[in-house]
Amino acid sequence: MSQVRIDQLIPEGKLLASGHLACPGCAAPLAMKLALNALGPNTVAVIPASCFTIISGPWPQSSLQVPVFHTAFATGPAVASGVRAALDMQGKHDTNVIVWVGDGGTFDIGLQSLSGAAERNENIMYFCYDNEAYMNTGIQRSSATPWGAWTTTTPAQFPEASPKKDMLAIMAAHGIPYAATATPAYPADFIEKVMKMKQARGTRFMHLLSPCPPGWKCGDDEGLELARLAVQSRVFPMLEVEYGQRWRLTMDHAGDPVEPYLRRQGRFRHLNAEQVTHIQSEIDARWAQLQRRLDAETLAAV
Ligand SMILES: Cc1ncc(C[n+]2csc(CCOP(=O)(O)OP(=O)(O)O)c2C)c(N)n1
Ligand code: SF4
Repeated sequence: MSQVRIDQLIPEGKLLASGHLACPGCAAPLAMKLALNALGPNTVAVIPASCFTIISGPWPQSSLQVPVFHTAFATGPAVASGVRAALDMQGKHDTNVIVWVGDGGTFDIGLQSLSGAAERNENIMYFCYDNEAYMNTGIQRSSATPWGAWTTTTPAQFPEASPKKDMLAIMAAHGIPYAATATPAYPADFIEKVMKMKQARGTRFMHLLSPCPPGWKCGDDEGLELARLAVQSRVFPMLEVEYGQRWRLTMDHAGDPVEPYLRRQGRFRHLNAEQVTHIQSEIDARWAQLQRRLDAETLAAV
């Protein structure tokens, strides 16, 4: 469990100003606020096309009080690699370079750029805020959309038929120094991980579960609670992986039934009992697979 006290973590850092352009209840600005509080002002953010392009807003009215490079959808890690190289040439080795990008920009269209940066072990931090669809352009499915979910490109009669891509495992397979999952719904755990990222060197990756009320069809005040239910029902395991090898659970997962998590979201409202049972069995199977991996790591370390 986390050793970090939350009142020490959320001082009145104003690196994300009020008046940003997110919908009510969006988790992404909270995640950014927490991350920047941990990283500090000596940070450059590279933001590909996404809701966060809108949330941060155009210069000179940007809600982010750090330099921002808005870039094309597919190019976040490539642009960040260039920013890093330029800063290093100026001797600014301590400036943090982060990429802040949605699941569409990560799981799908930016994957080659991300894989290239990871393979070169570029000295950058990559944050994927995963709201499980292309939200900015109207809730189209991405390869992060969970099986059975409604989106505007997967109507209720034909809901998402593919399982969600295992992005953490894909990034861990690159052998990068640090990869983790987190959510702003557990802020202390999240900030601890950001601090570890800050101290490490090389490519660091974080997969953030980031609820989106319009896309998930939930109340403005329900997103963070749903993210906690996702963790407690093992939909979204909280993990760290070092150098692709050392896998570690960072929070206990009660293994609560998934049904309450699904039933509170309109995007799952059409599911029948058999489909809910299928989702539960997939979660259980993935958890058993994860447990085998964690056990193998423990044995290897002895
Ligand atoms: C090459 C390209 N295709 C499509 C778009 C249009 N576009 C802008 S933002 C966006 C959705 C981004 O989705 P995601 O990365 O999941 O972030 P979110 O909007 O959910 O925050 C799309 C499709 C674009 N800007 N560039
Ligand atoms: S559409 Fe969703 S992800 Fe985008 S700003 Fe609104 S709540 Fe946030």
